[in-house]
Amino acid sequence: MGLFGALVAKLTHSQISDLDWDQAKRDLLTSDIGPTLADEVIQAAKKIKGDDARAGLMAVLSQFLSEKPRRLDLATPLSVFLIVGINGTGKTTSAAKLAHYLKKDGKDVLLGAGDTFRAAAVEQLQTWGTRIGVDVISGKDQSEPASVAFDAVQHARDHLRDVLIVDTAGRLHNKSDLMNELGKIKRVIEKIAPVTEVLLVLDATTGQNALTQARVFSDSVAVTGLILTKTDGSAKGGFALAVEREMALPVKFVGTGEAIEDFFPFDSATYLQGLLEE
Ligand SMILES: Nc1nc2c(ncn2[C@@H]2O[C@H](COP(=O)(O)OP(=O)(O)OP(=O)(O)O)[C@@H](O)[C@H]2O)c(=O)[nH]1
Ligand SMILES: [Mg+2]
Repeated sequence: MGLFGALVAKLTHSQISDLDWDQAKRDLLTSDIGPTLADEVIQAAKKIKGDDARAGLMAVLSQFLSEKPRRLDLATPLSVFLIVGINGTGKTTSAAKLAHYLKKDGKDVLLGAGDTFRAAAVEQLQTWGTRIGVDVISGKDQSEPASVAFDAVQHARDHLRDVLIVDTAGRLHNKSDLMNELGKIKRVIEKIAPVTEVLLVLDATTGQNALTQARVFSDSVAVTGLILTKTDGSAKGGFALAVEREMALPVKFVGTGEAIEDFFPFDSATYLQGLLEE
C-alpha cells in the first residue's frame, strides 16, 4: 500500500474522526515528508469530498511537485552535466549509470573524473567506463579538478561527443572553499561549452538531512535537478515529494540499486499513483 493508501480508503469509505486524522499525520511524519508538508497535506485533505478522495489527493500532492522540466537539458553540439553532492551519496555510480543510460539512447558519451582527491575515485570511474564502454578523461594524481574538467570538455568538443558527464568529489556543504570550487569547475568548463545540467545527488535514506544539503548546494551552484539514490533502501517513499516541495527542483532520476541498470527517469504520475495505492 502507498503512503496515502490508508487515507484514501478512509476518505472514500467512512467518516474520519479526529483520531483518524492524528493517525494519518503520524503516518506521514514517519515517512520522511517532514512536519510542514505533513500539516499542509492534512489541511488540504480535510477539504476533500469523500467520493472524490483519490483524485482530490492526487490534485493536492501534484501541487507540491516541481513544475520544472524533468527531461535532461540536451544542447547541441555538446551537453555538459556536472554531478555534485556530499560524500557517499552515489555520485560516481550515478555518473556511470547516466552515461550508460544515455549511451543506450544512442548518445556518444564521455566521462570526466573530476574527483581528483582520491586515486581510488578515478579508478572507480575508470572501472565503470571500461565496463560500459565509455571513455574516461582523468588527470594526474592530485591535479586540480577544474583543470581535469577543462581537459575533458576540450576532448569532448574536439572529438564531437554529444554529452560530457563530470563526476566531482564529495564535499560537505558547510565547507565554503569546497563549495566555491564547484563554481570554479563550472566556470572553467563554460569557457568551452555551457553546463546544461548541475545534478545534485541525494541519498534517499538520509531523509530530512538531505534537504539541508540540497539547500546549501543550491545556494552555491545553480542546481538544475536531483538524482535520488538508494530508493531501494528507503521504504518511506515520501521523500521525493518533500524535496521537490522544499527545493522547487525536479527529481530527474532515481537509483534503485548498485547495478548499472538500476537507474530510471523519475515519472511523477507513476510516483503519485504509487503513493495513493490502497
Ligand atoms: N543500494 C544502492 N546503492 C547505491 C545506489 N547508488 C549508489 N550506491 C552505492 O553507494 C555507495 C557509494 O557510491 P559512490 O557512487 O561511490 O558514491 P559517491 O557519492 O561517488 O562517493 P564519494 O565520491 O566518496 O563522495 C556504493 O557502494 C554504491 O554502490 C543505489 O541507488 N542503491
Ligand atoms: Mg565518487
